[in-house]
Amino acid sequence: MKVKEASISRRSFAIGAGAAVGAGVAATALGCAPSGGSDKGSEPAGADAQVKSAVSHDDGEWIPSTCNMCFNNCSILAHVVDGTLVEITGNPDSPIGGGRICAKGAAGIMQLYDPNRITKPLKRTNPNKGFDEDPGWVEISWDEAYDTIVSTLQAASATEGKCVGGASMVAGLNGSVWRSLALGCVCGASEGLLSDICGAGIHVVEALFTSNGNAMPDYDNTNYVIQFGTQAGTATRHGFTMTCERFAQRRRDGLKLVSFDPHMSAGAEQADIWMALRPGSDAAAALAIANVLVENDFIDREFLVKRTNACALVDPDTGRVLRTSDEAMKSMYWDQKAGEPKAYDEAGDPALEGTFDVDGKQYKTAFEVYKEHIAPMTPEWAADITTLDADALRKIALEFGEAACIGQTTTVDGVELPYRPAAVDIFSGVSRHKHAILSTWSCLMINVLIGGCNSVGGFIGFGPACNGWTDDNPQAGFRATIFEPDGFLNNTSLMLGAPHSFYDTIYNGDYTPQGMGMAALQPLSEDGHFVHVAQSDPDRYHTKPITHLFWYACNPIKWWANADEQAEVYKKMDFIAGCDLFLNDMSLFSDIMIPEATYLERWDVLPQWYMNHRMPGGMTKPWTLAMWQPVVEPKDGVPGFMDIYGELCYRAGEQSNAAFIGALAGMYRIKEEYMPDLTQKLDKEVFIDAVYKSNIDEEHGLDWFKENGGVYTHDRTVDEVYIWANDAPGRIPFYWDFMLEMKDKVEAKVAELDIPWETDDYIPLPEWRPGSDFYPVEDAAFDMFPIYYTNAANTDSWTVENPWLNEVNEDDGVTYCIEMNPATAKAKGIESGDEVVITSTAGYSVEGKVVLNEGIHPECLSSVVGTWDCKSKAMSIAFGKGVNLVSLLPGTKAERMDHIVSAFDQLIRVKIEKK
Ligand SMILES: Nc1nc2c(c(=O)[nH]1)N[C@H]1C(S)=C(S)[C@@H](COP(=O)(O)OP(=O)(O)OC[C@H]3O[C@@H](n4cnc5c(=O)[nH]c(N)nc54)[C@H](O)[C@@H]3O)O[C@H]1N2
Ligand SMILES: Nc1nc2c(c(=O)[nH]1)N[C@H]1C(S)=C(S)[C@@H](COP(=O)(O)OP(=O)(O)OC[C@H]3O[C@@H](n4cnc5c(=O)[nH]c(N)nc54)[C@H](O)[C@@H]3O)O[C@H]1N2
Ligand code: SF4
Ligand SMILES: [Mo]
Repeated sequence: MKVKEASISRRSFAIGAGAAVGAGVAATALGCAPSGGSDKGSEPAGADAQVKSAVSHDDGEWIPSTCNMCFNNCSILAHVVDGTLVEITGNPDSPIGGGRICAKGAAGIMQLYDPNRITKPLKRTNPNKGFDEDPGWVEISWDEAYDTIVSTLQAASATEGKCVGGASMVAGLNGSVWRSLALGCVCGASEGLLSDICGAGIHVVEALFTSNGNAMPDYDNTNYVIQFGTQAGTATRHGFTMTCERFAQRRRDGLKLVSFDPHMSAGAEQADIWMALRPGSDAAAALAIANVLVENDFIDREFLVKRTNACALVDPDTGRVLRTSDEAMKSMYWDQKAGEPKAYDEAGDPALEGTFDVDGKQYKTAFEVYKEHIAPMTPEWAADITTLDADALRKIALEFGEAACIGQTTTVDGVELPYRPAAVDIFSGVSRHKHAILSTWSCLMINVLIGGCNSVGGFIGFGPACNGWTDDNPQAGFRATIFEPDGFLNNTSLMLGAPHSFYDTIYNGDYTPQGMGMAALQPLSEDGHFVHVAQSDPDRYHTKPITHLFWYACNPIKWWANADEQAEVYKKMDFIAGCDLFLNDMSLFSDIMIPEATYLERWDVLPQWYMNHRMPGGMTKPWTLAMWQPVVEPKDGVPGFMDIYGELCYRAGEQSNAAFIGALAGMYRIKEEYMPDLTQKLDKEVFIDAVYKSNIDEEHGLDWFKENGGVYTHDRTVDEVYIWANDAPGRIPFYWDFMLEMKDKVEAKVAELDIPWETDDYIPLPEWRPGSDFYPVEDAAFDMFPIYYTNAANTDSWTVENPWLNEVNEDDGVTYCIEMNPATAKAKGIESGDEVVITSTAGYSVEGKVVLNEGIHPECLSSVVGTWDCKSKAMSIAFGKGVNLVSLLPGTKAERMDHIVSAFDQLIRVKIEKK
């Protein structure tokens, strides 16, 4: 195999084959050699030989780049023959996938050559917007498109009563960050619509417990994993291909997997035990496990004393932690040697349990309070809520406690560390609910009880600390600092590795909301989802709704609740411009559409950032910088996002341009000597070169990547993976005193500003609480819950347009249908294949075909994520495919929001009827 740099200018471009796009590739796959021939020996002529293979492995070039068929960004090799992409494989030289890609990755070729792609800017001529309106697109020049966008957005931001906003998400993660920065520089826009109703609350609790915004079981070393609402490492989640191989190997080695999921998705299918719980009841199951662990003393006392605030003394009247009276306000523990309370960092032999007299008042330790709190939350209590068997819950808890090996240590690279090979992992099934913060916390708290956080085999951050990407250049490095009043670990932000402190914001922040995301009222939130509620009711929140929107690589009209309801939100806006590969659902409400080059035709800078969603760590996964470069010429010269945002900011004026490049240089940690010229339009290759040279070294610039296979790695050290190696300082919160601090401050602020707000969930220890539709409603016909799950062949809403993936979906006979338990179906007189109507308590309905499946909770109906019933005829393959269960939800009701982390409650009751 030849691995070469992309040198498109030097490569002859097979216009004939390339122009025939889809047809050209289909023909190639069937055996017609691309026109122009190849420089290596072609297969002999003749039908038989041609059917076997059109091009041989050694023909053309294998160009290293990065996949973007989902945001995992695995490293790929693109086989390009005479300018035509003929195959995509994984890049074995990169730990990001290790040579493996998934079905979606292999099907990327069909995105590149999709004849439905747009490649020219378009302007709407029909002023009426709607799912059934033809926008009447006409082509316009790039000049007109850029200038209209810049001038319209700038004028809007200077006009009283107008507000510019942006939207983007996971389909282009870097482009999304650039989008937000560019809009800020073009017109000072700060509002943003966000969709990721997946990690709300989860990333926060992971950050509190590991100092890293994304965490995972230490797959290399763990022996027992409990998953709540996730299929991490079997079908989904971040770092999918980096996880699935080692997870599969560990399961072969005997790792036990228990999946709590109302649906037997791939995670549950691969599990030893499937716990089919009622949706929205996870916290109850998790608290019951904690109850059994405490009852049976599967508690890591040493860990709780040394690494948490479980010893903090709690005031019985207020629930607040006793603090020193000086400015430091340090939390106080009971010093058993001195027989008096002392600041946490001065208390010798602090008491974990007990009640202590301080100035005539009886203070309990936080752990003592917790024991009383958890005592009634027995498996029998949880059984009623979850529909699970109490004995089965108890058995899992005991097995898990046993597997945790509490008290044991092991040695990694000569460093002795606690060994806790058991972990609880969670994701979107838990967070798409009311009280998501409490559920997330209830589940992950199990990792705290057993001392699993940041221990070998336990629950660790994806990339919690970094000393730099060479031995002697710390430029790329990061490590969380300490919040001194409690000794807690602060955290590093999800992608940039920049220091951040939730605690500082809570204790010292200004709670006055500045925008519709209501971020200041939610200092624990990382998600601006309140925008969706405030946009529809600005009077209630005293905010300005977005009137002018620029969206990039997303489908906001479909990502949040009922599509027709959302259509009204976007119809009201004055101006919408979008940037996408396709005329998706959102384009039906847009005034201008600009295309982008596909990932196979464009550059991206540092796709793995400093640490993030996409690079799960552990000792076996080094820091990896894998190149993202074009592998073929962009069709019709379509620009990538780096050009698009560079151009918009350049046209916006000198100040905007300098601000944009300067901010990018800061974000990517460019050193002074490599600083790009702020007066010129951004040059993407110069910029990428500067990023590499600053963060690695002079030798490893872009040319090095081009000439050396496109992948740079640097081994992780033990202190980068296990943050407490070598006795590094830092605790994690067992008792969340800061919730009570927030409660006081939020209540004072909303009273002052007259904003209706919920504050009941600000409690210092986790509880289970039901969503509004959890219990039966008056009309008993509404007796089912719709849920949805991801499968490995689909990504959100756009991959259904891919003919290969669509074929997989059609063939499996499930993906485009509504799954239902046979017993429930029988009771309702429904059979497999029946067409049904599902109606929610909100009055919204969806239709579809039923398929029976034993692998679903009897109270649930389910469908696959990524089949959102596309309404745009311009996506001819995706059009009308699948069932959009999210459309059953009302999206503008504040009572459906978790008011602490902005999670969106998707639990709704529905009735199902035959059509
Ligand atoms: N109904 C429903 N809603 C959901 C979900 C769900 O499963 N169902 N999932 C939720 C979750 S967890 C998430 S993260 C969000 C995701 O929501 P979005 O981020 O909006 O994801 P998609 O709907 O797939 O939209 C991605 C868009 O990006 C375009 N695209 C793909 N690649 C490129 C590219 O290289 N450049 C450009 N410019 N465009 C590109 C696609 O054509 C598509 O129109 O949705 C959330 N909302
Ligand atoms: N193949 C693929 N991989 C992806 C993506 C993709 O679209 N395709 N998207 C990426 C993105 S944006 C995200 S957010 C992640 C999502 O990653 P995950 O969260 O791991 O994937 P989901 O399928 O959404 O998992 C949710 C599971 O929760 C279950 N569930 C629903 N309600 C409940 C509940 O109340 N309790 C419990 N315990 N379970 C419940 C569903 O049946 C489903 O199996 O994956 C990422 N990776
Ligand atoms: S997991 Fe995502 S990034 Fe990796 S090969 Fe599959 S689609 Fe591409
Ligand atoms: Mo997501």
